[in-house]
Amino acid sequence: MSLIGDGTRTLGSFGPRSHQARTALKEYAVTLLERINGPADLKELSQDQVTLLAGEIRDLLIETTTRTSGHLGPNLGVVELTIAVHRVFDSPRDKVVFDTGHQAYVHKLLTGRAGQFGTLRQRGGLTGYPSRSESEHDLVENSHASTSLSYADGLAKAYKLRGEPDRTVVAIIGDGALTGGMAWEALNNIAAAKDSRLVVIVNDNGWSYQPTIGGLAEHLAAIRVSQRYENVLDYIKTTLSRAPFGGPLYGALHGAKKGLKDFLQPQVMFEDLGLKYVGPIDGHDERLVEAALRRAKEFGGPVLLHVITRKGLGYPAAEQNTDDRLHQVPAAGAAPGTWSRVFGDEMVSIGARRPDVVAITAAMLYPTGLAQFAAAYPERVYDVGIAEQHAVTSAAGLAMAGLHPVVAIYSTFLNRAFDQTLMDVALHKLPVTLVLDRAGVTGPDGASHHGMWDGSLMQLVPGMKIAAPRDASRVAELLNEAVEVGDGPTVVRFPKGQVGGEVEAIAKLGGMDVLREPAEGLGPDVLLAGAGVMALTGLEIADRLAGHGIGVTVVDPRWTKPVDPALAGAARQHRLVVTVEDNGRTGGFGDAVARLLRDHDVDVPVKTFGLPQEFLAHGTRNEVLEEAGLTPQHLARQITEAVAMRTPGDVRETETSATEDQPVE
Ligand SMILES: Cc1ncc(C[n+]2csc(CCOP(=O)(O)OP(=O)(O)O)c2C)c(N)n1
Repeated sequence: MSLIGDGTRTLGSFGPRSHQARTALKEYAVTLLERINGPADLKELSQDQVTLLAGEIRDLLIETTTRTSGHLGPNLGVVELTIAVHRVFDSPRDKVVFDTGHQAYVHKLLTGRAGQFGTLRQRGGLTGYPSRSESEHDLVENSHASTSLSYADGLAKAYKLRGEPDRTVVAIIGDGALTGGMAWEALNNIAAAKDSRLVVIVNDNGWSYQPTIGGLAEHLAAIRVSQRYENVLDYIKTTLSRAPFGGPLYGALHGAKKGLKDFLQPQVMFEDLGLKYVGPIDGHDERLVEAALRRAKEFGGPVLLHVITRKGLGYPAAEQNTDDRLHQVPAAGAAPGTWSRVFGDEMVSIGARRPDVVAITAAMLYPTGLAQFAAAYPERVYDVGIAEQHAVTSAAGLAMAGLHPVVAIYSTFLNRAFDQTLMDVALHKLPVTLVLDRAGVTGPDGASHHGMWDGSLMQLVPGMKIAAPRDASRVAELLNEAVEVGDGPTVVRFPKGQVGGEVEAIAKLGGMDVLREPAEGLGPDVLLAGAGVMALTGLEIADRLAGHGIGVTVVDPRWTKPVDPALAGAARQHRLVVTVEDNGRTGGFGDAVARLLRDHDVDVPVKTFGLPQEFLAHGTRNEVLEEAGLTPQHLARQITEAVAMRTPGDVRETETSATEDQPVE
């Protein structure tokens, strides 16, 4: 018998049922969830109430995320697990770290935020990840994967040193997040910290966005599917449900498993690492999870609990979704008309011409648009798991051996691989192309997901060339130019979402495209260089400024590093230089332009507009841009004022006027 069953066994309210029954249940269930103001209320529920609560949580997850967007599949899979965690541990005294934080919706519902759940991921509403300002139960806001075990290691060590040995730290890590290198660095330390009160829960649903890949995934799958092993665990499960909890029982369970280990699973790697391992257990059997957690809590040292869950459980549209189990709604896949899709399409044609071009994804084949390339050239695409650092250095190896790798990752996750880009790729002048999707403001995923760092980080890398396409044709053009570069790394960065209309150049300025010259009768007042899509914002600004009698030349630099020296000559013809970029202001394209002008002794003031160097909250892309002042209206006003301040006889070096850390208002 499978521990996991057919997906309806443990679900209570999620078996087939009539609309009437569903409505009646919902009325009851809402009452129950409304009574939960925090973990303490949860502890008073009977087992039947827990089952009902799980049902109503699922109803609310489905209703809300299909309306507001959000991570549906992962949260449907952790309902019973999260209930069990909060029934056993005493948050916030005990600490719960989610990895990644997108699995924390159920936690939000159980810690007093059910009433606000309808505002999920909306500007000013609940965030899609844990948030320290939302709740004392939330700890880690960063949702870059594979960090939880390190946080937990540090927390547990600190509580020990501070003389607070009764506090337990719980880390819940997905099987996908467990493929990240940091998780293994942490496990290495956790195994050695024998008296750390730390419970690692591996939430193993077999999926990342797509099925989790690699040797670890195969190992976990082998544990899951072993029929004989499951029979043994059925026996353990029965024993657990009858016996009292405590150290000896943990020992018995552990001993039983360990005794069987050699002939059932010769390489149970967690134990071989020196970690106490319990599992695998059915993560939808709340009572069983609770029992295992209680023993783990009392064990007094680090314990790894391996829990099997089903991503999307209780919602057929998610459970049966073969792309990603509705990891996210709406899907993060490369839909027609998106930047990701345009990139993916071009990769297929490049692949046909260039057998040396290979692609790497860090567990995001569909979202990055590489799925078609994978279908066309399956042997030339590598999914490395959630392992951006490895992805980049592996790309260095591929390049050293004569290939041209294209590493397709989200901009924000490149932060992970900065040293690898700098020292492993650039130092060796290797032809690796980094394609950074979701560059700039991304929207509802908030601070940890805005791609606002790469444009500055990559400026630091010697020999790096950075392309920022403004439209679909430029994605194709610049990607082709990037893979032609044979003596060093390149970046192609573009934003999230749908590509806008095509804008053709009216002239060339060095390697740059001139998109607009001052309107008839207006002088060359402002030279505006807009990076990537901000070139289009520049055109709108030019229209507005023309209405104020200010002539604007708009250029799209195409490559934001190195800055084209032709910009220096053009700057001399104007009264003010303006740069606009969808990236943090510090050290980005604007600063590079200002430096170029200084180096060429161009004495024309420069104003650099970009995102304030802050952690920006969630909202739609337009809302965040509006707040950052990166809209045509705001910018046109700022530029008009800057021009008004200056007369042809009063030009001066005012790079400092673009004051660091001042939001552009
Ligand atoms: C460093 C990093 N790279 C990529 C991502 C994008 N990402 C978000 S969730 C996810 C898959 C997570 O899989 P898993 O940990 O198994 O959790 P599940 O969604 O299956 O519950 C990925 C790749 C990320 N959050 N962090």
